[in-house]
Order: sequence, then structure tokens, then C-alpha cells
Amino acid sequence: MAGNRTLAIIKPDAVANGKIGAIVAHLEQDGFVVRAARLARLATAEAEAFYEVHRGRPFYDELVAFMTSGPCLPMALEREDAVARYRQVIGATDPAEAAPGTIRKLHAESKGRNAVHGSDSDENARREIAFFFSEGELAGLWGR
Ligand code: 3AN
Repeated sequence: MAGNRTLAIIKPDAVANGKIGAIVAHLEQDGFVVRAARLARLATAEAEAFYEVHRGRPFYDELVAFMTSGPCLPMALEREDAVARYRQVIGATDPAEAAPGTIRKLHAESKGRNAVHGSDSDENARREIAFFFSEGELAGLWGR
């Protein structure tokens, strides 16, 4: 059975462009519940660890530099079939190829500066949520 949580990040481009409210509203209208969220400025070592699976790919250094360039907003989101449904609502990695009405079509600048991140499997969703949030935070116990 598909899991009910995914890890979203509103990336530095969208935070800097004042898109937090629009993106969260879009997700809530689509039925997602925000379980945990935090504005964070990633250190280089943190961004490198988070994107470890992409190490060695041509865009890796650019991706790490971009993700550390300003604050981002990781969120643990909940709804039925969360990973697949979230990827539908954000659209394709490259906004030029994203379907009309998707978050990336509406708010992303380019394939690199593409407004949001989303987990690509339930297993990665668990790993990525644990990267940013403790069990206590997910249960609504602030900072524990
Ligand atoms: P997605 O975010 O749609 O799962 P991935 O997993 O293929 O896409 O790529 C992870 C991130 O790496 C993307 N969100 C994007 O920011 C960046 N990225 C992927 N491909 C490129 C590329 N060709 N040029 C620049 N950045 C890229």
C-alpha cells in the first residue's frame, strides 16, 4: 500500500520570490496537511548529504550551491498516496515540460531553480522526513 507522507521543500528561489504562501495554499487545496515545517538555511555539508544520490551527476555542484544560497522551507506533508499525488501536483522537473496548473509551471524559473523538491518513493520519503524532522516534531511536540 502507498504511504501517506512525503517530504516537500520550498526551494530558495521560491522563498526569495515570496511564493511560500501560494505554494502552501496550492498544496492545502489539493488535500495535503502540513505535519511539520521549518525555515532552514542549509550548510553545504547538509545539502551534499541530502542530495547524496545525485553525487557525480553534472548538475550536483550547481544543485548544492543553489540549495545553500538562501533559506528553504522543508515540510512533512500528509495525505493518501502522498508521494505520487505530490509529484502530480508539482509537475515535471523542468517547468518547460510541467503540465499547466502545476506548482512548477506556475512558480519555477528553470530546471535547476525549480521552486520545490519532492520525495520520489516511500522509502526516500521516510529518509528525507527523518533528515529534517524528529518523531516528536511530527507528533506536534515542538523541538522535542
Ligand atoms: P525531481 O526534483 O523532479 O525529483 P531529480 O530527482 O531528477 O528531479 O533532480 C533533483 C534536482 O536536481 C531537481 N529538483 C533539480 O533542482 C536538479 N536538477 C535535475 N536535473 C537538472 C539539470 N539538468 N540541470 C540543473 N539541475 C537539475
